[in-house]
Amino acid sequence: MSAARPGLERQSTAEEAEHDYFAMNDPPRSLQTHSAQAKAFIGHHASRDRRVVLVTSGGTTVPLENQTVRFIDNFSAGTRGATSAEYFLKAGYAVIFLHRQYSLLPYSRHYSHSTNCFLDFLREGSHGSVVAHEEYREEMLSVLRKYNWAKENNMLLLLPFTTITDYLWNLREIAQLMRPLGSKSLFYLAAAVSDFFVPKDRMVEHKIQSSDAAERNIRKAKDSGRETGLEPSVTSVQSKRLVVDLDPVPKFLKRLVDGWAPEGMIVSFKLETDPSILASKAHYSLDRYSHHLVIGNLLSTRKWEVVFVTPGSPDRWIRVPKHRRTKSLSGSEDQVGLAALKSGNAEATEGCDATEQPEYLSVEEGLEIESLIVPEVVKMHTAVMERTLGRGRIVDEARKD
Ligand code: 9Z3
Repeated sequence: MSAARPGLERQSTAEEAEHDYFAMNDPPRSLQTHSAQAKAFIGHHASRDRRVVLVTSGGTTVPLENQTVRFIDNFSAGTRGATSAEYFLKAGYAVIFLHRQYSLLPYSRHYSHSTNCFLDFLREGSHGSVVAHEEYREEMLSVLRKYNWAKENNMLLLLPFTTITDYLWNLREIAQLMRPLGSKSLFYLAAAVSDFFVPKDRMVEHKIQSSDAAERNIRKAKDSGRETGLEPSVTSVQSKRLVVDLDPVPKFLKRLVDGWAPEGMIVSFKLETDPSILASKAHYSLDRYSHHLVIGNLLSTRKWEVVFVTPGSPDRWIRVPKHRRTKSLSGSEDQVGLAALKSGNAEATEGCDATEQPEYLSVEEGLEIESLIVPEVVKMHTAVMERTLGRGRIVDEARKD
């Protein structure tokens, strides 16, 4: 028997990892409903020859118990995904918005953030009516109109998930349903995906007890034949310390690129906190998965700069110009430019600041970086489509407000 070629070996390993993962970890209850909704949505837009983008958004939870009381989570509020979805709609795309439940949503995000409570935008009018404050009315009306337009034209499908496993089941299902769209499909993976999880077969059924004494009692009860639901687990309480042992989540980008969505354009995000490794990690990801674009960002500067890493081209930094940057309590503006400097690619940062405000931007003071990112991604997608379809120039179909 001849030895498998190294490439094929890798392929079958990724396929095996996929098979094992989905065999071991149950699908979410909502999967069938989501699948039917996505199928109808994709069919509707495919028959109109429209581009469809899957935007993933928000964090993924990692449950520690089957009847989940505790879970591991991450910081993502879904700003990147929700904001980008609006700009994709503006650019004429139908959007499947696969988001962490309760994270920010396109349009409503302007009023649902804890620092932007929607009630503060309203007041009581005459005869018991509710009206928007004068100063906010114009902007609210503009957001409301765009939201209604998206709803009435069936341009936005909202699909929620909670855990990392829910996310991966949905991602695979939707990617496979999008295959008939060919190069007209775009994957924009902005969700902050956990790298670690507790596999189903090692997860306890019931709430983890807070002391080893309590756990001992449960085990005693179990030994004496009384059912407690606590299964042997790698998640254990030892001398009042909770020790959690997590498995790595299989690398699904490989399967997305090679198996689930081989013709669509795939954009992944790479998040780092250390400026000195951002660019190299983004390159590593692109080399490993051979997709179209990695957008690198630092936690501390993600609202003001990102780097586009594509095969065969120099890194391209996209920045919000200084005077258009919104303040962020969690961000550090003084770190803008640092990752480019550390990557030894400083000249690529010069002249790359975006100075023009896109004509469709509604917020005057701050420039949202997604208003710069999305049109660039759309241009690249057009080029991918032109190459795949072997056609001449394809005209981007931006929506007029
Ligand atoms: C990102 O890097 C997003 O831009 C952020 C957006 C999560 C930073 P916010 O929700 O933040 O606007 O507050 N997303 C992708 C991060 C990620 O998990 N990437 C994985 C990886 O780097 C999988 S492709 O390996």
